[in-house]
Amino acid sequence: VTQFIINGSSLTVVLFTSDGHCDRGYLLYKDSCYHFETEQVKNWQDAEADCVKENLGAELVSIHSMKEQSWVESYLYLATSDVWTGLNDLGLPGMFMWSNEHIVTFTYWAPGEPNNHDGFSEDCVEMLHQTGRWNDVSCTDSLMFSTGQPRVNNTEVNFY
Ligand SMILES: [Ca+2]
Ligand SMILES: [Ca+2]
Repeated sequence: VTQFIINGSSLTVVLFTSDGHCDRGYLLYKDSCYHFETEQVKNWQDAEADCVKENLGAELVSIHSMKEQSWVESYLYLATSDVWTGLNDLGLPGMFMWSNEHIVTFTYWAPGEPNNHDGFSEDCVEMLHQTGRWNDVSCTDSLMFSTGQPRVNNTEVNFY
């Protein structure tokens, strides 16, 4: 879809991507596009690398509100394993951060989590596919994952 906006002597052409604002295979929610990778499992680092190389600005999913959590949860039925999120405390133990460097403003831990279980380094956070709750686990686990990216901005071309 292409939109022409005539404003006085200037003409703005707004080019939309084919499905609105997300690339093919991505689902739009608010200002982000999401992709659920359910055909392969990867460890956390490889999953993150896969998201990054897939699309500009893409990272493992980050979740900032209960509404966003509920939206992601509504697609968990697609998963047959727990699902990686971008949350991790690889930098500083106990200091959880999103891989996309967004500030942590919301958490949805399972009861007793994060627990760095039995002294193992549980530094990456999965979403439990049965409850949607979060759990820190070893980053070397192989899980399905969800990618998020800011939605594609409309490309505006101005003619004067
Ligand atoms: Ca940890
Ligand atoms: Ca744990």
